Amino acid sequence: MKNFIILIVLLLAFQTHAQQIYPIPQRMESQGKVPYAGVRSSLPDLSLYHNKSGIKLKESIQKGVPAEGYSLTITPKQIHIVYSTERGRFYALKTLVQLLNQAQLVGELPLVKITDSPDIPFRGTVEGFYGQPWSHVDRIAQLRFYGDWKLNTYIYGPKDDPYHSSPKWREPYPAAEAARLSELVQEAKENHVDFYWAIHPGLDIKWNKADSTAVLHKFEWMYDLGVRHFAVFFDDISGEGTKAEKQAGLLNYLQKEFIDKRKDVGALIMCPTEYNKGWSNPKEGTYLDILGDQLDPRIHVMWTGNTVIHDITLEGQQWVNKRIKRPSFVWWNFPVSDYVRNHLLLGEAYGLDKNAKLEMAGFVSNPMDKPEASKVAIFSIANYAWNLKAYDPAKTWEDVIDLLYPDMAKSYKLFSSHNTDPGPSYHQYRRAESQKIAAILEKQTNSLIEGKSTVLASSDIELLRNEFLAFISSADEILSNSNYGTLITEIRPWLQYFAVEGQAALVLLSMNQEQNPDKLYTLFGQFQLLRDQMIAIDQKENRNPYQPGIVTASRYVLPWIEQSNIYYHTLLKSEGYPVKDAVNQPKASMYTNIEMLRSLPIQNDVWTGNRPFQVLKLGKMLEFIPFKPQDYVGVEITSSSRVREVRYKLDKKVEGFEVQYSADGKTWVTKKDPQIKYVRLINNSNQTTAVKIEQFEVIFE
Ligand code: 14T
Repeated sequence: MKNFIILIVLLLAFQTHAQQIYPIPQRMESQGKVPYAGVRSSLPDLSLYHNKSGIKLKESIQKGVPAEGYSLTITPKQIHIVYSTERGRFYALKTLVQLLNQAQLVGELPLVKITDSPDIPFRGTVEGFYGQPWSHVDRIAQLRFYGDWKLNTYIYGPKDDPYHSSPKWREPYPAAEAARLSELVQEAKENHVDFYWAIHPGLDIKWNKADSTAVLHKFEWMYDLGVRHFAVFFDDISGEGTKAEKQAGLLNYLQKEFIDKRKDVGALIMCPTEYNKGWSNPKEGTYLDILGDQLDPRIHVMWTGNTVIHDITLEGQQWVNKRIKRPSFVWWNFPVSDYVRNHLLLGEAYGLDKNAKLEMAGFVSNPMDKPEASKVAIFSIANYAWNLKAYDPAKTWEDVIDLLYPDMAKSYKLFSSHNTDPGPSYHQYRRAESQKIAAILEKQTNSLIEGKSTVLASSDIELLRNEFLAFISSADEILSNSNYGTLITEIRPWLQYFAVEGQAALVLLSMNQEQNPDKLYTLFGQFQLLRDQMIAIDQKENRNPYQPGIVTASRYVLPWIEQSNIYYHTLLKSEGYPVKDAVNQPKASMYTNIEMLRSLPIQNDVWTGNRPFQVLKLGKMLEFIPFKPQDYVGVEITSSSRVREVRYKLDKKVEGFEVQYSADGKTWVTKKDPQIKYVRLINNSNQTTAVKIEQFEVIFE
């Protein structure tokens, strides 16, 4: 028994100390270990490991080695790196440094032979999101990070830089910004990252000589700042700018007049207007085929997948590549959050086909506006693009958090595991979230919607309690760690919200187990205070006009909290307790001239959009209601809540029914304004029609 335990401990120790190089090399053979004694080398990159009596470093240049590839052989006598380019050498040294770091920790250096090169030629990020662009220092930190993890491409294309897009794409950068861009180019170079500068001229481009020259001139100015890699984006435009022949014409002109005339400029990249399958004209001979036929074959064409935000599949790649007649350059819209700005997307980077290597010219991630918080995903992408077959999303996610945040890894994993899903959005892109507790919560939420609360099994309570306690302790641990200031500044309000959410959830667990109604009432008071605190954070932080506010654990935990609020409120009220309405809980009374509807109950509900919205809805109706001309049904809102939208559905399409709003119940309009106190559905036709109201919901802000 004792031996068995020792064996287990040894195995565990071995596991944690096993050599792990990231990105995972293509081939790595190990033949034992030697005691670690440093390296005999005067290279500045290796100064931390320098030792006169260490193993000596030898370098050779060999023509046959792939451009970014290298081999690294460690014997007791020498460390030998072989490469054909400076970048291959840089990557060989990055691998060596990883080995030496681990050797320093365990006191042993493995005798390895590594033969390595990337699967995908272009790997990196495209700063291509809407919203506040990354800062200069953010970008410097990113470029260093890319060098460390063998990413070679950074495409500069922030939508909200006026000199990248309209109105100022024709103008040179002002001096101060130009100087900063030069500095970035330099930093990129030192890290063997190709700094791509992208232009987005399509919103107002004219297809004439003046504008082709304007693009050319802008490229020349950027060239003078040091830029050697260029891209042209035609995404998210309409009208004149979208014409495939014209776009191909401009790109070919740039190829001929700019690229071909210089020896030191990299391949052009373009982002097409039809950049995903969902938005592409499927008809033969249209947009994508025109690009395929007319665009110089040396120019890369970007592609986001089957939709704007989508997993990357082999079939999807084959579909577009056939049309554009080249392997597409993947622009992966993950972990970008510009369409759900109240969310953090911190989960695993999964949904990437392992067999699509030959179907991709490049793979770049469009990240969040939060550069530090995007690093886990970016690291993951570095690993995928280097070695597709070896990529394991879950393991990479675990490992990168251990690596980046060793002193708070457990907490950061817990927090991240509850901040993965973007919620329902136009893009219909969903991610697994809160996996440890999702099934229990989903079941309970569904039962609350039906008006029942199931007493949870003690094992479930135990699991949930531990998890919610960890919400609080993780948030506290991360917030009080002073080693990651930039990261914490990016995500602070989400951490604060998460801690309160954990507390609110814990009270709900106590309520679930409580039989005594007086005690239940007391607990509900505590719960409401915590929920109000969550709302206060949501309404104070992250004020942007698109998706303002903060949510965490929004896929399963928040809906459960919101449904519980409604359930207990209704329950305690029906038992005669003086329950207060929670903040944000709208109230309304029935407003109708149809006798049979007067006593219909109005129900509270939540609508789980990007964050849960409060909803008032009419109780389910099974019968047909005859609406005479000018008959109406609706609600009079008695709380101070503001209406966001109204949704209704009748059993069939009927002419003349419309939604009207009013501030006073006298003047009615069809456009809502903030003063709205009444909402109604009215039969404005001159016929009596019997309808079944299948849905009538007022959604509040
Ligand atoms: F160029 C593209 F590949 C692309 O993805 N363009 C934008 C990008 O800047 C943005 O960050 C991303 C995620 O929101 O999606 C594209 O922007 C859109 C997509 C839409 F479906 C803008 C409006 C849309 F309706």
